[in-house]
Amino acid sequence: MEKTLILVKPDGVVRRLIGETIKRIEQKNMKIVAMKMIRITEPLAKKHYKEHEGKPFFNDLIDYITLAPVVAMVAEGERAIEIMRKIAGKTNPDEASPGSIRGDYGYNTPRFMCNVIHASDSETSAKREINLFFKKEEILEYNTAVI
Ligand code: FUP
Repeated sequence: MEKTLILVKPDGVVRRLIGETIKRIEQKNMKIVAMKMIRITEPLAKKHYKEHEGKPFFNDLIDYITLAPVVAMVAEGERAIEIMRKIAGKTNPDEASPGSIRGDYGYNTPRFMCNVIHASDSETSAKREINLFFKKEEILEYNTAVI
């Protein structure tokens, strides 16, 4: 079983895409084991995107992710990281396939890639990012065996 961090980003929240995103996660048999709505602070944004520090788009990226609240979730399942990356689609909405969240709802503006969702890209990132957003006791264990 893997766990991965999912964010419905500010553009997803303001466009009422929280439900659509959760629907697609659940449809793919992922189990949501933690969830909260928060306004990402500048320090948290900089930690989350530290691999992009110094890149030309970094400041705009920090502005974008702090513009409005996000919904942070931990999704659990077999190959959850890979599956959630597939559901999300390619980073750039112009390149993301129709049928993926980014392909169906993402768009580019001159400053921002409004690509609706974040999904951790590796096991190392998933562990690091889950720890940034959630305390251990906020991640729940429960049984979903079909009755
Ligand atoms: P992803 O893992 O698909 O979210 O992609 P990255 O970690 O490469 O990028 C994180 C965010 O930075 C993207 F969601 C959008 C933004 N970004 C840009 O604005 N311009 C770029 O050239 C690359 C990424």
